[in-house]
Amino acid sequence: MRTGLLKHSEYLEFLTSVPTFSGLGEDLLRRIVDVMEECHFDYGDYIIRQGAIGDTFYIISKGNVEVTKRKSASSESVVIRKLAKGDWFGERALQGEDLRTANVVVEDREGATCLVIDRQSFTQLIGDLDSVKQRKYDEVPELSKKSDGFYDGLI
Ligand code: PCG
Repeated sequence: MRTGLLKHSEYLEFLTSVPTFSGLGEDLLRRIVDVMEECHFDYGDYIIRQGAIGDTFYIISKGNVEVTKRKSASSESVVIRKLAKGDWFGERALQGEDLRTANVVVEDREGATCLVIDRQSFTQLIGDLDSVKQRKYDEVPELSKKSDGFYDGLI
């Protein structure tokens, strides 16, 4: 019980530090914390696989992950983004088409921890936030980024 309460306030404090959620009222934040589940993933684990059916939304509370994507069934996956503590992912499959649009893989040797929210709670509590609804991705592979910050035109 004590652990539960401590975790509750720890998560509440954490969500308040994440820009997407920081402006929400305490009441809504508490409702989000009530439905979150903490999950740990090991180095190399696929938290999400491109093409799979998806029902969950994730907020990273510890560690780093890579988003990778293949353009066609026969092509290799390329790294398009790296995400860290406070970043969130997994909203796309909850916004209509159900299928995961990219892979999300743990790149941290010590693993990664995410706060996970199911589809129903996402729809009720998070899906309508403008910053979630309106997020657009510019899918330029991380690998094509040159050291000067420009891209070499892989995509
Ligand atoms: P979803 O549910 O399609 O699962 C993979 C997730 O990767 C996706 O939701 C996004 O949350 C996340 N993601 C991060 N960067 C990108 C990107 O550039 N393109 C796509 N398609 N997904 C991305």
